[in-house]
Amino acid sequence: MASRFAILAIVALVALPSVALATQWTVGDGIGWTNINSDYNAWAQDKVFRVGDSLLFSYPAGNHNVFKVNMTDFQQCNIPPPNEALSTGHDVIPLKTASVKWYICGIAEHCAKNNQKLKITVVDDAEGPAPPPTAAAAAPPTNKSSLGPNALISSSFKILAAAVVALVLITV
Ligand SMILES: [Cu+2]
Repeated sequence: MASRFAILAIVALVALPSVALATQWTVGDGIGWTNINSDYNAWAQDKVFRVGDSLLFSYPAGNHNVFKVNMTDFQQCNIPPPNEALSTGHDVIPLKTASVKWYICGIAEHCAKNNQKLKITVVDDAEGPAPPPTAAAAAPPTNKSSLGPNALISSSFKILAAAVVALVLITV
């Protein structure tokens, strides 16, 4: 029994790092969901939205709202019925499916005049483009020091191996 548990623990330890963490994206970052100098195309451009992530629309309640719309209503800034609005000022929208999604503000002419609209493409977790390489991974091989990427991988593997050995010692 104990060794079976140890095997399970090893499997869990090895599998854990591969689980991707979901991201909550604050639309517009520090500016939030406002019509002040908003360019949500530019905001979304360099981001990869994955199934399981969520969007946070943050704004002073009453000044703005959020409607999820189709492509036509997005392009023409057609405002849906008011009861379809999200309007708390802290609206979190989970991204559940891999598809294109469109959001607009329905207050006054914020969509039509101030371009307060957001279009994103949500991708499947497994299908998304690879994240940009980190500085360490991009470093040329000649720059490799004893603390280079390989050393880091090696040392974290040693820590993992030590944890597994400790677990086995405890449970067997
Ligand atoms: Cu608005």
